[in-house]
Amino acid sequence: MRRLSLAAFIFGAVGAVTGGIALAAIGPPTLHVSQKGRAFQPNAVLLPRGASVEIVNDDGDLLHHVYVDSPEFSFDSGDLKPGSRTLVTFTVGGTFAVLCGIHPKMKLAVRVEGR
Ligand SMILES: [Cu+2]
Repeated sequence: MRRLSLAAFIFGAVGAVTGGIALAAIGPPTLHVSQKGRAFQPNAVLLPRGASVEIVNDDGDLLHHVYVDSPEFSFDSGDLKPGSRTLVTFTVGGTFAVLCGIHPKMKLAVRVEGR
């Protein structure tokens, strides 16, 4: 899973080189994460500072939630109803645990490169 998300990141970086003007207008890449099966998929992502992770509750009729609680960065989506999504923009570098307040076993490791 980690390899897959790294590949997604590299693909985004290649896109930045080949389509620099377009990407400059769009901004840093956005990675997409599923919550299917009561698990973040992928469960680890690597992204540059300023990039975002869009997390979608595509897990049937289950209610989910997304939060980050660290000294450097915090985020709380509130209840994430079935079919809804939330965008988390990581403005500081570091390693963060993205969690679901409803299902404690759900964990997404986010590594943000750059200061
Ligand atoms: Cu959940």
